[in-house]
Amino acid sequence: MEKKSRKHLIIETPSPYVMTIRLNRSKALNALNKALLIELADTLRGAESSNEVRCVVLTGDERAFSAGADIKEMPEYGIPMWGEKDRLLSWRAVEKFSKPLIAAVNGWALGGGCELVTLCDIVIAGKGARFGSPEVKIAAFSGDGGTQRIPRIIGRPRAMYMQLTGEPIDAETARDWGLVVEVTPDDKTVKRAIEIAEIIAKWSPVATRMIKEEIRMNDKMPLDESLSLERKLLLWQTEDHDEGIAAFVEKREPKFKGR
Ligand code: CO8
Repeated sequence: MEKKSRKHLIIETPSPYVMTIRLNRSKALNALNKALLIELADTLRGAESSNEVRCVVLTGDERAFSAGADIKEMPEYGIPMWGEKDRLLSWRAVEKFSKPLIAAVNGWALGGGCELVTLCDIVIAGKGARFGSPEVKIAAFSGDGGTQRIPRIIGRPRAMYMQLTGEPIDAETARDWGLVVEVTPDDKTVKRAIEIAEIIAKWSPVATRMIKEEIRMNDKMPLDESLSLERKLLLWQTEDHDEGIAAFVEKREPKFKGR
């Protein structure tokens, strides 16, 4: 297994076409300082353009996926930090990442950490994971899309509860509310996320990217517009689609090339 370390990230390739990115600021519960976000964005940009990556698993450690924005950085940079170019571009790179992104969450996913979870396409959580939006406790509110994305996923009353009280919810509640797809024992979370990534990585990367793009249209467009755009996406013209059909007819495994 190939392993690369950056200052705040550990990047591995546990199986073909699958990349794992582990946030590695354990002492600060993986708080998202600007340097970490820039490294994360840079890594995802590399994954975006690599033919060797078809699915990415994003994780933290046992104590925290991430405890959110780095509160200790706030006095230094102040409110303008939220509009600061490199920071904004880093969030955009995660938002715009076109390949499937799976969050494997153990421990805390708070504030910006919970917002980062909502940028992922599938969320697997360990039983001990806790999700929350505690910004109200520092007289702030979500600065990276949490007031918009969290209610779209779990519904307005539940988002109001989380963001007005600052109280965390446990993994099973997060699953029941639709934020999490599957709850695992804590020591199996990353393994399970990788298994799901391996399934996704078997399929045509053109197809999985288009599925992500089409489902993401939900957030942006009214249904009649997104339905007509879906019809216009010409997936059936790809070589992979021909290969998928041929493999089905010939009763063999498909060999997708991403074309
Ligand atoms: N930023 C910086 N450092 C942090 C953060 C954080 N978000 N969270 C934890 N740490 C640090 C602690 O300061 C501590 O460092 P040290 O050992 O040097 O004292 C270390 O991580 C371990 O933390 P604790 O000792 O507190 O660990 P506990 O197990 O006792 O508690 C908690 C864990 C409950 C997660 C606790 O650390 C906590 O409440 N953290 C803060 C969580 C939080 O509020 N997150 C939201 C941040 S705000 C945000 O994400 C978006 C804001 C956008 C708007 C801003 C407008 C200005």
